[in-house]
Amino acid sequence: MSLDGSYDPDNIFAKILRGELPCVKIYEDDVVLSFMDIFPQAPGHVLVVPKEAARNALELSDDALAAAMLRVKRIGNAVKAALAPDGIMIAQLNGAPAGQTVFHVHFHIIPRSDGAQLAM
Ligand code: DGP
Repeated sequence: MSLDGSYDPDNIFAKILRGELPCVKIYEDDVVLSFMDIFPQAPGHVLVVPKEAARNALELSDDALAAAMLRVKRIGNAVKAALAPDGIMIAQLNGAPAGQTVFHVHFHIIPRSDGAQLAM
């Protein structure tokens, strides 16, 4: 799926946001839902999903993007405090050629350890 197209309200994350599919919830407020990635790149791999319906970060409203990034920072600090990783990767993919597989905008927070292989 390219960057052009329409938002599919039945994508997996939309269903999780509506409570139609389960998730291991980390955090929720009026702006984002955060939960564990089902295919973690490393232990502690968390997703932060804005609640606004947008396929990617380029389509997300400025307000929602700014608010989501604050949550990414806070949740990233919580991951740091909980797991004490050597590093933390924050990733966000837009469009299938960039590696995006779920077409509702989301951020990856991936703890990294010295010497560990990077799958993403
Ligand atoms: P991306 O490639 O950036 O679109 O990442 C999508 C991520 O979503 C990928 O790491 C796997 C994860 N994922 C896919 N389906 C589900 C699901 O049903 N539940 C959860 N928790 N994660 C999912």
